[in-house]
Parts: sequence; C-alpha cells; structure tokens
Amino acid sequence: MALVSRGFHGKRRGNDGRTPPGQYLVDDFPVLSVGPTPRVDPDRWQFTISNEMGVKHQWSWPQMRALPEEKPTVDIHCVTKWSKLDTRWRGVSLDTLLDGIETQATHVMTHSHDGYTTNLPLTDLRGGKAWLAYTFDGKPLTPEHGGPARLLVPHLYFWKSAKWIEKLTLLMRDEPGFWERNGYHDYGDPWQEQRYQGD
Ligand SMILES: Nc1nc2c(c(=O)[nH]1)N[C@H]1C(S)=C(S)[C@@H](COP(=O)(O)O)O[C@H]1N2
Ligand SMILES: [Mo]
Repeated sequence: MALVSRGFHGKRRGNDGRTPPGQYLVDDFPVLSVGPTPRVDPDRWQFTISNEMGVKHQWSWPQMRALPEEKPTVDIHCVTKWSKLDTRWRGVSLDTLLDGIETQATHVMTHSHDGYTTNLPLTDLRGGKAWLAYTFDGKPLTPEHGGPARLLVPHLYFWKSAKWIEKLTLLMRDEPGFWERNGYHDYGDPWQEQRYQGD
C-alpha cells in the first residue's frame, strides 16, 4: 500500500533536504507576473544603484556585461509552493555591482520596468547570495522570466527576485515593496515558511 500511495498526487515531494516545508518540486518553469510583460531593449537598457545620498552608479548593457560573469546553479522556491532544483543561470554578482559604492544603508528597494518593487536587507544581496542574471539554462533570459536581466536571490522566496530590474535604491530603513504591502512576509525565508505577515 505504501508503494501505491507514494507519489499518488503527481507532485514530487522532496525528501532530499533541499525542498523547504510546504513546497513541491516542478520540472517546468512557471511564469508569475503581476501585469503584462514589459519589452526591454538591451540597447536602451540601463541599471542604476543609488545610495542613500542619492548618488547614482549606472551601467549600460555593455558595461554590465564587461563585469566578471558567475554561473550559479541554485534551487528556487516560489511562495505559491513550487520549487525547482538546480536551476542554471549566468549573471553578475551583486557583490561586484555594490563594490565601491559608499553606503551606510541597511535595506534595498528594487524597482522594475513593470512598476514592481520588493524590499530586502542589504546583507542579503552580499556574500555571494544574489546576482543580476541574464541567462537561464544556457539561453538569454526570456522576457516572461524577466529578460534581459533580473535579480536572482534564491535563498528567499522567488517574489524577491525582481524581473526586468531597473534600479536598486539603498535605504537607511526598511520599507515594504509591492507584495510586502499586500500581505506577504517582509523577509520571506522559505526554510522558515515566512509566506505571509505574521508567519
Ligand atoms: N518585476 C517583477 N518581478 C517579479 C514579479 C513581477 O510580477 N514583476 N513576480 C515575482 C514573483 S511573485 C515570482 S514567484 C517570480 C516569478 O518568476 P518567474 O515568472 O520567472 O517564474 O518573479 C518575481 N519577480
Ligand atoms: Mo511568487
């Protein structure tokens, strides 16, 4: 009987210690966007980090692509309960982008071309934990998944990985982003099941 019931739901339950509580594994790559997919031309692409003094650091597409490339293979976890293991990306480490930016900031707000925002502690973008990603599975990141470039912060629920990223604003205090103002947890650690406010 145990053999029959195992896997009966058609959803793979992770038992390898890599699937956070309440998550199931998928092989496809679901698309989750609040609105329509913005078309962002790499020729006009610009990425900005502005510090708490309002000082801006900006990169064009060629400038960003000239920075050292990393190839993270990571597990991602969506708050809607799908997880995907061993996803392969290429991108620039946020350590590289933040290097040389003078700041006392504690938090970051992300800004995207669709108006989406999400907030993170600055420490969660440092220490080899976050990337500006421009390929997925060996191919340029598709518009649906945030191309030409998105944030990749795999240790937090995937709503923190802002697609079509345009700007990071360094802040001296925490402020809620789009989902965080609409009931989602401020931090979003999948291993603590921090899905909603109060979790
Ligand atoms: N700019 C932007 N980024 C976003 C979103 C969005 O609607 N707009 N959705 C978030 C949510 S809720 C999730 S789960 C992931 C989904 O990424 P995917 O569509 O590549 O799976 O992107 C996140 N980043
Ligand atoms: Mo999500």
